[in-house]
Amino acid sequence: MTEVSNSAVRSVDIGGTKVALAMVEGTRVTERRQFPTPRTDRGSDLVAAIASALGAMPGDGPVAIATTGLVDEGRLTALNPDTLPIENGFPLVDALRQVIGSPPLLVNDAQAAAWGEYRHGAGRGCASFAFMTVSTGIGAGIVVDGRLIVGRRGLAGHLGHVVAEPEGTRCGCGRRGCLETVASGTALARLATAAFGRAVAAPDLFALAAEGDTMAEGMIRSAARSIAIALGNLAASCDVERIALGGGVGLAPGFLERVVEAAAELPPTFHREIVRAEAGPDAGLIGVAALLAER
Ligand code: BMX
Ligand code: ZN
Repeated sequence: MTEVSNSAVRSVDIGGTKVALAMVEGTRVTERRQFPTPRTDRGSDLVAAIASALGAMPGDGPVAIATTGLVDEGRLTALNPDTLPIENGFPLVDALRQVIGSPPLLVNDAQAAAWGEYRHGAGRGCASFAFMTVSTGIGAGIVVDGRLIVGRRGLAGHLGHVVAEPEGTRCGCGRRGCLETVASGTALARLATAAFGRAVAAPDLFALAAEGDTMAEGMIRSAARSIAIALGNLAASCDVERIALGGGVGLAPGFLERVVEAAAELPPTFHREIVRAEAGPDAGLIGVAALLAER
């Protein structure tokens, strides 16, 4: 990552499992802390927890928030309520403005991370670039000709909800067989637990595959193939030059290599460079700070 200095931003990254906070200057992340995401169905609990964590941080710079979910005009909706239980259209920007005094910038986590990778990480040098996170859910952010594509209602890049299996499992978003239901960490854990007849989390599945378990290996390969197909679809729709993969599953040992292998089976027109994301767990924090600094 390159060092680019701008004024310190207080960045927040809201995920389904944890909320991370840090002071961010360019790619320099300091004062990082995190706490479990309040999963109470109430946005007001999330606001209170963020306000209290911000209060415990030094500095009083502007606040930028990357969040899982659909962001539309300062309101947050969980496309997949299993990932983040919250009221539909929760007015997060307004609610936070009331407690911190000024309105924070609010951007979808994968879109923010894509911008961070584009400016400071794996997307440097590209005009058109995408980032995909394969973690609890699956999200993506797309930059075309130097512009982050957010879309009319913030839905752009939600590749976790392109359909991989039309007759598949019902997704929290209401569709059937979304990519997120076949290839996310949550999906791998669900499928592995059913297949092995005992609780198997996504990291356990990777450990089993590393020990030579062929069933685990097959499940990971199948997820990687679904991702590769979705990346081919992304090439067909947005023609990005390079795609960076991140997230706990995306960066798990051997996963990227299996995606690259599966993608090589697509016709050459759909081949794109597929690389590791560089910012790791800080991608959302860095990306949303960059968006704020450049606004
Ligand atoms: C879900 C969706 C996306 C998000 C993606 C990755 C919700 C709450 N989230 O598809 O907005 O970008 O997950 O999120 O509907 P993560 O929390 O797994 O990183
Ligand atoms: Zn879905």
